[in-house]
Amino acid sequence: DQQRRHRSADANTHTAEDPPKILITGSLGQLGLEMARFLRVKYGQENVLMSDIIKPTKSTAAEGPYIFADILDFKGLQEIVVSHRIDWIIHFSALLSAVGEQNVPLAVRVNIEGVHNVIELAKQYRLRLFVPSTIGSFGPDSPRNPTPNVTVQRPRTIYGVSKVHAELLGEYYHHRFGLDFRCLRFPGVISSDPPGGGTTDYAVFMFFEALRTGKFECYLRPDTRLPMMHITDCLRSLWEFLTVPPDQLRRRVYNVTAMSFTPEELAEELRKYVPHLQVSYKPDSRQLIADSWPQVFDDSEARKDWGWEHKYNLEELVKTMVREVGAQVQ
Ligand code: AKB
Repeated sequence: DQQRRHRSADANTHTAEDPPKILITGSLGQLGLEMARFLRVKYGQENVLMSDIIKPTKSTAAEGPYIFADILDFKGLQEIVVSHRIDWIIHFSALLSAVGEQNVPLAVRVNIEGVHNVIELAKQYRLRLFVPSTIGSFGPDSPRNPTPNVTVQRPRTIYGVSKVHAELLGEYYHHRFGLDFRCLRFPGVISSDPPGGGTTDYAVFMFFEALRTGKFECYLRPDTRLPMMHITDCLRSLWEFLTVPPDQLRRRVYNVTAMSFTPEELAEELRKYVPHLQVSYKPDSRQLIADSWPQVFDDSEARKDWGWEHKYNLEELVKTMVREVGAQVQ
């Protein structure tokens, strides 16, 4: 009965005419500003609140509302939800795979305690909650080519462990309390806003170094195949998934991807624009992480259930990144 009451109160359906108020946590990471821009076009500048514990640049602050939010401060989060009448939370705060290994206690706090706070908050105020997961939620026991939506998940990084934890807790709160929890497992995301602390980041750095110096030293072996997608596809997948009516979703956690490539294949495509690009390979501890991750990600369930379709293949991705990174390094 309690579940039903939550479900019906949870209609939480919004449109461009009746826009949701959206809070983005950790919004100064790789995805936050671009996500805010995307949603502000759809729902209006004032309805998308960026937040972080970091001071924004003048230009970021000028783009729309920006507030301080510490995801470890539950009361502070409650105050934000109430005073800003928040409907949806997009919870981006997290330490990524490589940096998480360097500071496990901090990763536990941010990635696990932070998720406890936002899940409980979303339950209390009946918010729709999106938490990204990752290819990193799989491990060496998972099938790697392809990796299906439901399979063994025994990750070996604290990042992966925290993301499996988020997936399971969100699904549990959905079944137990009717929480409108939504989660996509993203591959490496390629954008001209550099990421920080991940294993798939090499693919972004290659563009910057190639266009700046014509040389790149890669911390993964040339044949390391990993799933990837361009940020434009990533943000659109998030928004499309977030706006699927709740009763149309067969599950709450979906794999999404666009392509898979190796450093060698990326360099080859990039040589169309930087013909003399020299790439050397010096694998470090991130190689071990990559070796435990999916090589090819099976996102057929997302394609079937809510119509996911990527637009960027390797050729389009490289063309776009060369243009965007090129404009920055001039
Ligand atoms: C990382 O490499 O840690 C992230 C991810 C794939 O989740 N980019």
